[in-house]
Amino acid sequence: MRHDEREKPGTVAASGSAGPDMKDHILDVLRHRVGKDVHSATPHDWFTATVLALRDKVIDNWMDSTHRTYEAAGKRVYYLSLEFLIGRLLRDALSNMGLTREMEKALRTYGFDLSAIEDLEPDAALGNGGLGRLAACFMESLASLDIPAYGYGIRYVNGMFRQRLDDGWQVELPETWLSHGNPWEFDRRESAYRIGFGGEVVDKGDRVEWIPAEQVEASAVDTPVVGWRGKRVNTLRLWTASALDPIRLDAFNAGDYAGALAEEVRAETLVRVLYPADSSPAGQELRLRQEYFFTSASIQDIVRRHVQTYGAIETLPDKAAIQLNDTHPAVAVAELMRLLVDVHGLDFNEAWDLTRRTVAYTNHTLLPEALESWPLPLFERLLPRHMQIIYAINSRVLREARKAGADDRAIAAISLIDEAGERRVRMANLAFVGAHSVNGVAALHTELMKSTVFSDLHGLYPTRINNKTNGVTPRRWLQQCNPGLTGVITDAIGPAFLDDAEKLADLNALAGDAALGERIAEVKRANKVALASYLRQTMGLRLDPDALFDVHIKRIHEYKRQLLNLVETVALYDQIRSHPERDWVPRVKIFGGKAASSYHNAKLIIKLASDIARRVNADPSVGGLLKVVFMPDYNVSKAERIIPAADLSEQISTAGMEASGTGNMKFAMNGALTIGTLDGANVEIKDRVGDDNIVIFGLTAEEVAEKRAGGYNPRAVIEKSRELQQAVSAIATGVFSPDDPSRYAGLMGGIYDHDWFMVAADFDAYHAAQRRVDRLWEDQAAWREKAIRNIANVGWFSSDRTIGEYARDIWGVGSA
Ligand code: HBZ
Repeated sequence: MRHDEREKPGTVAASGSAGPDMKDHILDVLRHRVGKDVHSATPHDWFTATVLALRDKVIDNWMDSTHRTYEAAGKRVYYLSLEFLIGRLLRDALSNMGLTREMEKALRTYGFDLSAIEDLEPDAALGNGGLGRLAACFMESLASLDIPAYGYGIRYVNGMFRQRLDDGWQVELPETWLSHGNPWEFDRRESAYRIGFGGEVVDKGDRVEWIPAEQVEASAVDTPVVGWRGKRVNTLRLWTASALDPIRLDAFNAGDYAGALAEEVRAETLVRVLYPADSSPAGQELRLRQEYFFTSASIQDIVRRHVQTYGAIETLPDKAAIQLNDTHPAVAVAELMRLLVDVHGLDFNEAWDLTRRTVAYTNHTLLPEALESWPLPLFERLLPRHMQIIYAINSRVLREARKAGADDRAIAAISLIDEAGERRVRMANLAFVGAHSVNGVAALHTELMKSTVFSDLHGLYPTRINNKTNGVTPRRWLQQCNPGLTGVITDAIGPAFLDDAEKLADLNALAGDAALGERIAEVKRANKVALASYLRQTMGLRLDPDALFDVHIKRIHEYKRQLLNLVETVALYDQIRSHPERDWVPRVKIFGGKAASSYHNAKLIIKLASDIARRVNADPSVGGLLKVVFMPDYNVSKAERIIPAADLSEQISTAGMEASGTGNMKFAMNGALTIGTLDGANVEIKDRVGDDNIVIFGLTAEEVAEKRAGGYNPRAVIEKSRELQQAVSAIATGVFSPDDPSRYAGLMGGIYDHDWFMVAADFDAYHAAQRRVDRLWEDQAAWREKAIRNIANVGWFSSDRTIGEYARDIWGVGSA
C-alpha cells in the first residue's frame, strides 16, 4: 500500500487531532496500559497500544454522541442480529476518524509500518456470510448518517470456524480471535440481565408469572462503531454469559471440581460458537437457547433504557425502533409482549399495539426449507410463557384472517403453528405478524416474497411487505480497501463522492477519457500484482497479473453455483488443449468460501475445485492460459484484498434463489464487470450500469419455476451440448480424481438426474457469456470504459442509501 494514497486532502475528518501528540500518546499507552517499553514490546503490544491510543480519541466522540441523543430525546434504532461480520476495525476507525496519516507518522517514528500493524488484528468473524456482513455495513452507515443506534448480538468466543484445506478437503478449526484479548471492548458489567429457561407459568389471579427452572446472566460488552468523519460513534453491544453462581463451593470443597463449575460451563456454552449453517436453521436446542438469550437480554436492555429515560413504557414506539435481522431474534415479539404484560402490567391489546409499532423484520431468504421453525414441544419446554403468548397472538391473527375471508388452506399457511406433521412454531410468521414492516433485500426478492412464501400473509396485511435493496459501506469497500482507486477518482471528480457515493456518477462524463481509463487500469494492475504476490507467499502460486482475474468468492452453496463455474472451467480447459492455436484470453479463476460443516455437497465442491486446480495448474499444455486457485479461509480481510484486484465478478446463482447478494455491489464499486444471472440485486445493478456494461445470461426466475414445475429433462440437455457432456463426464469418471475415480459420480449424478439448481440448463448460456467476456477483454479500451461505467453507477448501492430508506420508511428516525 502506498502511504501517500491514504487520506488525500479533503478526506481528513473534522475531528482532527485534538489532545496530546499521537506519537507520545502511543508511548504512554504502551508503558502505562500495556505495561511494556520500546525495548520489550512485541509487535502485538504495538498493535494493542495503537488501538488503545486511537480508542481514547474515539471515546470522546462516543460520549458526545450519547449525550446528544439524550438531550434531543432522539429515537434510537436497535438492530438485533445473531451475526455481525465486522472483520478488522483498526483501519476503518482510523480512516473514519481522519487519523490515518497521523498514526502512520507516529508509528513510523518507532520503526513500524501501519499496514503491518493493521495485519496483526484478527478478523472478528462473528457471522457466516452476507447476512452478518450486511449488519456490519449497516452499523457503520447508521453512525455515518448520525442516527443513534445500538447493534445487539452475541460475543462468540469462537466465531466462524477457520478453514484449512487438507489435500483439498475442508477442515474446520476453532477461531481464537480473542486469544490475545480485544483492545476495542468495554466490559459493562452493570448492564446485566437474568435470562430464564424452562420451568412453569403460575397464574397469580390478576397476572401470570413465569418461574424459570434455570437462569443465566447476560452481561454487556460494548464496541464503539465509528461513523464517517467521526461524526457519531454508536455502540455494538454483544452479550456474554455467565452462571449466577460462578462456582459451587460446597461441591468444590468436596472434591467435585467439574461439578462445582458445571453451571458456569453450561452458561458459557451459550456464547461459545456461531453456528456455521447459513442455509437451513440449525436444529439444535442450543441454537434456540442462543437466540432467546441474546434477544431477551437486548429487549430487557431496551425496555430498561426507555423506562429509565422516559418514566413510562407507553411511549416506546416513539423512541425505539427494533429491527429483526432475519428470524433469529423473532422471539423478540413474544419477549416484548411478556415484559409489557407480565412485568409492566399492560393489557394484551395495548401491549400488542406497542409491540407491532416498535418491531420490524427483514427477510433474507425465500427457500421454504430455510425458514426457521422449532418443534413445538421443545419450544414449550424451554419457553413456556412465550408459547402461551404465541398461542394468544395466533388466535387473534387467525380470527382476523377468518373475518377477512381466509379459507382453510390460507388459515393453515398464516398460522404461527405448522400443523402438517410434527407441530412446529414458525418464526417467520411470528415475525411477520408482530412487525409493522416486513422487508425484502432486493426488488426481485421482495416481489417473490409477496407471490410465494408470504403470499397469504401478504393477502391479509397487504401494506406490510416493502423493499429495501441492500447496500455496502463505500468506506470499507472502496476507500479503505482500494486507496489507489479512491485517489484516482478524487483526482478526476473531486472528493464529494466520499460523503455521497452517488456523486460517483460524475465519472460518467469521463467514461470515455482514455487517460482516466489508463490510470484506473494501472491501479487495477497494481492491486492484481499485490494479490498475486500475496498468493505466491501464502500458497506458492505464480500468477500472471496481466491475465483476466475471474473471481467467485462467497459461501459455498449449490444455489450459488460454484459448480457451474467449475464445470465451465473444465470445458474451457478441454478447449484450450484441443485448440491451442486459438487466441485464448489468459484467465486466473479464483475461488474462495466456506462450506457449512454438515453440507456434504458443498464440501465436495471445494475438493473438486482443488482437484481441478491441481491438474490444470500442472498441465504445461495450457501454457499458463488458465490457472485455478481455491484460496483457503475466505473472510472479510481477504475479501478486502481480492475485490480490488478482480476483473470479473461471478454472480451466477440460480435465478430466484439469491435474495440479493452484496459481493456483487462491492466488485462493481471496484471496477470489476459482472457476469451474472437475473437474480437478487444483479437485476438492479444491470438497470443502473446499463446492459452494455454487464454480462447477463441464463434462465430468469420465472423460467426456473416453470422448468421445475415439469418437463425439464437435464439428461437430454446434457446430451445435446458437447462441451457440457464432455466436462460433466470427465468429472464424473475421475479425470480429476484418479486417486478415487468415483468421488464425483454422485455430484454429477445430481445434475443428470434432477439438476435442481439448473447447472445443465444454464451451461451453454454461461459458456457463451464467458466467451463474450473474452471478446470484451480483447478490447482493453472498451473494457476500461465499462469498468468506469460500473464504478460511476453503483453509488446507489451504498448502505447509506439503504439505511436512509429504512430510517425514513420503517423507523421514522432522523439524526440526533
Ligand atoms: O443475506 C444472505 C443472502 O443469501 C444474500 O442474498 C443477501 O445478500 C444477504 C444479506 O441480505 N443470507 C445469509 O447470509 N444467510 C445466512 O448467513 C444465514 C445464517 C444463519 C441461518 C440462515 C441463514 O440460520
